[in-house]
Amino acid sequence: MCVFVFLQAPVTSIMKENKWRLYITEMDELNRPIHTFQVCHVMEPNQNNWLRTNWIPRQAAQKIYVELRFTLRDCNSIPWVSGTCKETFNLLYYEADEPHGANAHFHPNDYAKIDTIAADESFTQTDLGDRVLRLNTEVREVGPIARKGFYLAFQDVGACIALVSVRVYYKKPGFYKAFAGNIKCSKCPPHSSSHTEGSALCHCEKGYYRASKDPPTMACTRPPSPPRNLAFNINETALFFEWSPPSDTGGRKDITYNVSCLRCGADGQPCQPCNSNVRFMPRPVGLTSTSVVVQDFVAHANYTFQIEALNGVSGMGRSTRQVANITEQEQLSYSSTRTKSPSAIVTGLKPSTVYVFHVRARTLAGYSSYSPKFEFATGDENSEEAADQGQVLVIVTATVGGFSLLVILTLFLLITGRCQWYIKSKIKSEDKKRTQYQNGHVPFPGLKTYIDPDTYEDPSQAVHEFAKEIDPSRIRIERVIGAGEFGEVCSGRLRVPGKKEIPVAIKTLKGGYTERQRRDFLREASIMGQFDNPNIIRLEGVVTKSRPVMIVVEYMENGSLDSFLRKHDGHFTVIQLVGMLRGIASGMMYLSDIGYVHRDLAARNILVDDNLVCKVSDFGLSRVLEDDPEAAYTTTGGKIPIRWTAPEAIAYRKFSSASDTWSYGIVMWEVMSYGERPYWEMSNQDVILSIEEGYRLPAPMGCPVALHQLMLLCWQKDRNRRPRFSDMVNFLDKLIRNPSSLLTLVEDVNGFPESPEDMPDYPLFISISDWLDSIKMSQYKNNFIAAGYTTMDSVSSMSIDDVRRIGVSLIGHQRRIVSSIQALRLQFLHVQQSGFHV
Ligand code: ACK
Repeated sequence: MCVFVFLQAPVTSIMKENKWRLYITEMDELNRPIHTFQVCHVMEPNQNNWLRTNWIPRQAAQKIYVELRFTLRDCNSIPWVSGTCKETFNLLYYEADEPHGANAHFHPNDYAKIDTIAADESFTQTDLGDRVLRLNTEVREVGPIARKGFYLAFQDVGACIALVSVRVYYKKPGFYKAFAGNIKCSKCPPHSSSHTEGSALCHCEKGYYRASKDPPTMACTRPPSPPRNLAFNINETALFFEWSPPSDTGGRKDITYNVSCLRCGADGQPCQPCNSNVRFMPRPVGLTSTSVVVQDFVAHANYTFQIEALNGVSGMGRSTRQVANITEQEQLSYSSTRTKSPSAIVTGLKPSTVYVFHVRARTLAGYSSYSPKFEFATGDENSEEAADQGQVLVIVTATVGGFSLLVILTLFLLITGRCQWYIKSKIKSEDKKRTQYQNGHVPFPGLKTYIDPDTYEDPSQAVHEFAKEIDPSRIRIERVIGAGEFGEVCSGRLRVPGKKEIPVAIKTLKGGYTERQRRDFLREASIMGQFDNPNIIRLEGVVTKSRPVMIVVEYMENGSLDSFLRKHDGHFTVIQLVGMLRGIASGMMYLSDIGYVHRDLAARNILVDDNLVCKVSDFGLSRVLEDDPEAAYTTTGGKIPIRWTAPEAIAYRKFSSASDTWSYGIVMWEVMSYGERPYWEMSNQDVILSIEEGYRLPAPMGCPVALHQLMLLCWQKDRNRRPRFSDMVNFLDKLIRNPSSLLTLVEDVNGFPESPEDMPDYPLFISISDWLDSIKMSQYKNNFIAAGYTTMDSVSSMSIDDVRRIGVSLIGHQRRIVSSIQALRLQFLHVQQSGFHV
């Protein structure tokens, strides 16, 4: 077991009397920001400054190891230093069976000294004159410890110290801990073991492997057994293979299949790989489904196919193969098209060919199922239909009142040859060019739906549909305000006919762009132009017909939220911050209602106007992260903003409004910490691992309990349990209407859930009345109020006798109220908060 203690916990109450301070601006050797507790009162005599950890439970440990990472400044390096400057500090401990209350008095004399700590390195100066920390690491053994837990303390007697981290652990093999964090060591995952204490990684057993992107928390795995039950089917045009997954997947889910093809001549020559004419549908390698269609064979040749099961560790071992032989010829193909109107003209059809169509709709709720197939045969080359340039008009009849319907029409089969007579006979002559298909599937009539510009074959069509073309003479560029992904961002003025000039921000596309860059740049306008909400940045229009290409949006005086908050650290009331959060939640509610998933919600992508109204912006990322099932295993890192992204979106690209909710929780944390970087200096990989292990960001200083709890709800592993944006808007509205609910700060509460797993299944109640409504006990509101129970805090300490005393006489009702109170209590008292308190 190892206990790691982070230096990030609330410290306000101790800091008034002591000179230790929490700093976040220092840089380590790699120039990453680090959090440190520092003290440096080297000019004043008689220093005696104490910093103390929270109570640390001993658990099964006898001897404890304390690893300190710190710097101590060399007194000679400090100008004008006096003789009082010291170069050591004291490490002490105190055993206790239980934590002392937050307000208990601190007695330095209770503490026994472990050692005097000195440094062998000190601050160094860079060429640029910046101070850089050189870290010292010292480990001390403490114990045996007899009581149930202990405190550690750091006594400064006049040195210049920066304490960077404290790791507290005891040694027990078979466990590991991949990164620093205030969570326990973990048992080695299956098929792995550790042999030394303090292991950061467990090693795989023989025959088992870890793929390069497997986290250390994952079991070691092995290559799969071969595919089973291989079967094939031939029609005149294609060969259809099907098989069952391997009986042993090797412990992994990332099973794929490769089909290799060998062509063997009749003359006994060795087999050769098939040439590229042989086509596989969907493809020959990296198949995730257990079937494949092969076509375009050469006549009178033998083909041998080998189907192999692979997983993420297959390169590290070998699996055996299943083989089938078959000979085939003929032709078959498919294609699909998308349209926004309920009809489509399909061109380029060949004469004397049977086409089979099916249609599905894309709506707010996603894709509908496919319609039944319907077939259409083109005439022979001399017929009337063929003269019609091989076109067919497909009309989809749907009740689309005010509703954008996206028709996905899949022309999925083209068959030549002898079955033509059969299909032809099914189509009545008057329907040859016009086939009606009834599809009444419209789930939410009347509701606006977001349309992905990528569904347009011609992206410029989407831009012109959703964005107004602005005559550049109406734009006056004033100054450059920043750099965007595609070029400069400027501020300026736009003359709107019949109105006075309005301030605008102008995003420009820098010269020398490729067609793809132009398309990606304008894609944002095609998205933004579909939105109309006070908390979404408004598109004024685009300039596409002259250079430079521009996107013109409303001007937001205070720029992006993250830098705005950093600039105004500590300047706002909690109500103002909640107001900003409410605006963002409301914008997100709008987006989720119309079916748009943002995928990059972060404070840097929120803009703030001069009334502190926050608006969601930056709609560029979704293309990069487009839900491509082929890319499922290649997403770790890359373009995903890891710290803001839900685990299921990182792991398997499951982006949804629920993953936006996770990001929203991170934005809440950014706002309440005035633009602090989520997870501070932790690496992306450590963030992924710590989230996996249940670690969640602690409440920022001064954060109301209710808000941190809402964050924790957003960070639930099960995305279905995360609140919807509409719930959050309601909740934040209630907080704003009832500001006393924001008075309880996290640091004022003794213990509270620090991870979503610790949260009881209990919604966030604000008033007694809400709470009683939720448990259907509203009839007792007056009893509670008359007895003086007006806050949820006071209710949380009620016993069953108290409930009886206020006049709840039915035993069933007493029980219901008491068990709800117990859940509430859990919510407030369940988890020990870790961190530093003196
Ligand atoms: O933090 P900022 O001042 O706010 O710097 C960035 C910069 O442009 C590059 O994105 C600012 N910016 C972007 N859009 C707008 C806008 N609509 N109004 C005002 N500033 C904007 C952003």
